[in-house]
Amino acid sequence: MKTDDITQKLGVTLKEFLGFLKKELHKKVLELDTNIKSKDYFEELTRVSNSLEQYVQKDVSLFYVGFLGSYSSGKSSTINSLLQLWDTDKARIVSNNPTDTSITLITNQNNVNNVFTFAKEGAIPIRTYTNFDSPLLENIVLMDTPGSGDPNIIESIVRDSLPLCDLIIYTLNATAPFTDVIGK
Ligand SMILES: Nc1nc2c(ncn2[C@@H]2O[C@H](COP(=O)(O)OP(=O)(O)O)[C@@H](O)[C@H]2O)c(=O)[nH]1
Ligand SMILES: [Mg+2]
Repeated sequence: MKTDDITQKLGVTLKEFLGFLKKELHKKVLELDTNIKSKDYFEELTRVSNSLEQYVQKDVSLFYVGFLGSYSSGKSSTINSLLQLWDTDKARIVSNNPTDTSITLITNQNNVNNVFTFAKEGAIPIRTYTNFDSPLLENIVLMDTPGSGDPNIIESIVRDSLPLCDLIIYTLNATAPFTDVIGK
């Protein structure tokens, strides 16, 4: 059996299982609404289920490169350099403070119908920016993520991006390299 078939089967089974857990009686028995630990486990399973669904649905002809890391670590700057956007009106906003509040998927106009805007239940909105005709973006989608000082938000973005991204570039601020908090 191919890996993708296994993933698909696993996704379907997990979805069924979650449906089973969502039944009123089961919810009560497992204390899904009242017990914080049960709630956490349930959310974790839902996250895995969503991730599997995203992975199976995504167009495999596109290669996703995610830029992750704490704010002001140079994610948007690197994208500007890669796509030669500096001093153009398409340049990503670069700042010493957290500016971006959404995840942006950047690719050529030609890919607009294939780019996967993964549905997420979390708080971070996702936008697509496809006003490009760059040789680099022919089969590639770059993902710029919000710079956040909050390690929980970064962790949430990392977890949600992992199933979608084929490559993740994690940038570090040279003046604030790995710490216990970021490294967790
Ligand atoms: N010294 C230095 N500063 C950089 C470098 N890359 C970005 N910066 C600066 O770091 C700040 C944050 O950059 P930005 O690209 O907005 O980071 P992001 O929040 O991760 O997207 C800006 O003031 C940039 O000019 C680099 O390679 N070296
Ligand atoms: Mg940025």
